Amino acid sequence: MTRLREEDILDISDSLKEYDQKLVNQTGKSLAEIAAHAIGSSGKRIYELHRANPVGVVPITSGEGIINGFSRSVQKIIEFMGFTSFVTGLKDVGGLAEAVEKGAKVVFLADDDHFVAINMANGKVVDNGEATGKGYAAALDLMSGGLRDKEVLLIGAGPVGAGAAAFMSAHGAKIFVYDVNREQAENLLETVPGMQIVRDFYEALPQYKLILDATPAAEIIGKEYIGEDTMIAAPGIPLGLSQECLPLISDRLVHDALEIGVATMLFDVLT
Ligand code: 2YJ
Repeated sequence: MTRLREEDILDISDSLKEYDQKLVNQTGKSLAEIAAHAIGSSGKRIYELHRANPVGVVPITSGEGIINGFSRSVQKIIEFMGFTSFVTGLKDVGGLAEAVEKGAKVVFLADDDHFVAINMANGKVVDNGEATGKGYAAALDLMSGGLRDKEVLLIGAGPVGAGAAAFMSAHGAKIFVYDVNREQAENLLETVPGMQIVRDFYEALPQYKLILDATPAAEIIGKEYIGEDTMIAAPGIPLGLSQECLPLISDRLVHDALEIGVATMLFDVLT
């Protein structure tokens, strides 16, 4: 799992409105509506039931330590979705205690290996990887006018790929999965049956118009693979597309560092 860098998240707080509008233009739905679609629930209903309950975000110093702006960005995304949220003044164990004392019903916290949302009322734990996969698959579903019976190339069979595969399979997509680690792709096939494994990535790539890039591999997709109707949902950081692809696909590329993942975690942990 890639560790986010300060520059990956620098602009999130100030550009949420703009990003939300971009998502509406691309998918017809807002960030909150994409998250609701990802978990198959009504965002309005979740909001009505839970908006009064504060969400705490706890900075964690373990491992490589605090990423400047990380907790604030998570908190701002939650706030943008209409929920009361706060970053604790204390970090680590003290921060968790502070969040609970201040009445947080949901707590978000991340170290270098895990990023989770915990529902303190019922013990539900949602992992960022799986939620991110579901959220991006929901965005691709909306952007493409529905994935049913359509072929999708899923790149990466880790936690993000697994979340995406679960959503896409439930929505009737024909999934073709590639992972550099063949065994990882085979393992995913056991939990999400009906997918097919792709053996040669660059032989397969030109055959797909719909791509879900769930890998942290940089610049694996060059501009020669971008057609007029190519649509890509790419949660991975760094981005899997080369810089020259961007002008060719910007309105058909969904990509962010945190927003869709955090929004989906919030709705998922509350249902
Ligand atoms: O609290 C902090 O500031 C840090 N402990 C945050 C650490 C953030 N964690 C990561 O970047 C992980 N590698 C997972 C992020 C997954 C995003 N999709």
